[in-house]
This record gives sequence, C-alpha cells and structure tokens, in this order.
Amino acid sequence: MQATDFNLGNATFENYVGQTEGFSEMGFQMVAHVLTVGYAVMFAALIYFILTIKTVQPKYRTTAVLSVVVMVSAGLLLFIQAQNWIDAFTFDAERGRYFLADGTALFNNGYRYLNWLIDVPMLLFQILFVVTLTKSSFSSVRNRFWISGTLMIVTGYIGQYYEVTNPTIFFIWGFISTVFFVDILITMKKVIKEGSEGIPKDAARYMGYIWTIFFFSWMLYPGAYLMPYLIPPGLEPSLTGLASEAAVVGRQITYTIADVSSKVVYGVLLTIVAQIMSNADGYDYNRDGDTV
Ligand code: RET
Repeated sequence: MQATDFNLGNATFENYVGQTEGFSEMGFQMVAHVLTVGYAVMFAALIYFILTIKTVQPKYRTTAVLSVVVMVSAGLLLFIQAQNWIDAFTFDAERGRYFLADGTALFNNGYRYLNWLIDVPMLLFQILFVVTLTKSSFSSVRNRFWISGTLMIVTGYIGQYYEVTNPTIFFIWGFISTVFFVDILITMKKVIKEGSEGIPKDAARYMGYIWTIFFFSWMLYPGAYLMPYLIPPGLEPSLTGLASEAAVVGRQITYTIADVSSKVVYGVLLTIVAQIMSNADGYDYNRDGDTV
C-alpha cells in the first residue's frame, strides 16, 4: 500500500489526482500514447520540412528552417514529457490503478511552457518570411510578437503552479497572460490581412486557412490551462472521481491536438503558400531541381 498523505505543495493537479484517486489502465495508457503520438508526429514532420525545402524559392526557405527548429525542440520536449508521465505513476496491483509513488519525480507541464519560449516566437516569425507587409514594419511586428509571446508564456508558467493550491493567483496570472495573447491574435490578424493582399487567389485562400488553424489551435492552450476547472465541479479543481481522470487525460489530448495543428499543420500550410507564390514568381522546382 502506498502512503496517500505526503505533501504535494505546489504540484499540478495531475499529481493530486494520482495521489488520491489514481488512474485507470485506460486513462494512464491514453496519456502515454497521446504523448508518444505527439513526438512521433514531430519527428515525421521534421523529415517533411527538410525534404520540401527546395520546393520553394530561396527567399521563403527561412520558414522551413524555423519549422525544423520547432520540430526538433517540440519532439524532444514531448519525448521527455512522455517519460515524465511514465516515471511519475506506478501500477498498484492491489488497487488495480496507477498512483503517484512517494519519492519519485512529480509530473509537471512546465517543460511545455519553457519549450514554448522557443516555439512561440519561431511560429510567429515564420509567417513573416512568407508574407510581404504592406503597411506595418517588419521589425515592429517581430518585436511585438516576441515580447507579447514571451510575457504570455512566463506569466502562464507562474500561474500553473497555483492551479490546485491557490485558484485566485492561478486566475490572476492566467488573466495577465490572456492580455498578451489577445495582442498576439490582433497582430497576427493584421499580418494575415496585409499578407493576403495582391497575392495569387489560391495563396490567399490558404492564408485564410492559416488564420483559422492558428486561431483554433492557439485557443486550445488556455483551454488546457483551465482544464481542471472546465469539468465539474467547476469553481474548484476536480481532484476526485471520474471527472478528475477525464480532466487529466483531456488536458494531454488537448495539448497534442494543439501541438500538431499549431506547429505541423500550420507549417505545412505555410509551405503550400510559399510553393504557390514561388510558382507565380516563375520558380519551377522540377526544372531547377534537375540542375542541382
Ligand atoms: C497560457 C496561460 C493561460 C492564458 C493563456 C495561455 C496561452 C497559451 C498559448 C500557448 C501557445 C503555445 C504554442 C506552442 C507551440 O509550440 C500560457 C496557457 C492565453 C496561446 C503555440
């Protein structure tokens, strides 16, 4: 039998659920699998971004390079996150569930937040190498992206430590973070609007898809932050019962869908836009490809 009363301090709610309620085989494995799918997709997409780099004109290739940076850093992070999950909880044959073992590593989503410090600015810069800004200046948009991006993450990172022990602090930091998030959304909307002017119709259609995928996938991250509060009882984090397990599994599934859409699908769509614009500029990959 494991002790269930050791002090978890500022640990995130996954650990509290793992201490008292534990996880069923299905819940535990779903998280392990979804994290594994996450890094498998990143490494597969890494190959895609390397192999397609020459299908676009040299001036667009920085976008692919940034996707490569994002794939490597996210792939490694998700690999570590999967190991962290497996190490934190062990199967208790007596109770037939997985529990947090006293003395082993706690589970923490903080690796993700620090990984976002690299990926968020890269993802935001990426689009600036595909679009031509007509009104705004490149450097002011770039600075706004990285300043708001960094502050959004750091404030959220601090907040997530309080998701169980102090909901007020958790919501205050979450709110501050959201202010920066809104600034990013406004800036991105402007970039996409300006960037869609005067480009081939097909490319403009894909720019529309980029906005949709960007908006929905980025919205999933605050959803995952709030997850312990989204499932009943609501105003308190759900630490017991089926709801608690659903919130833990739901958070990791949400993160994986968000990661694949905001990094991989977004990167592929940017590649397609760059391919259309390269063609329109007279760049013929097949012909040029033969000569290299
Ligand atoms: C936090 C804290 C709560 C409020 C808000 C957040 C937004 C996070 C976002 C993260 C995006 C991450 C990406 C990572 C890619 O690698 C920090 C969860 C608004 C939007 C795109």
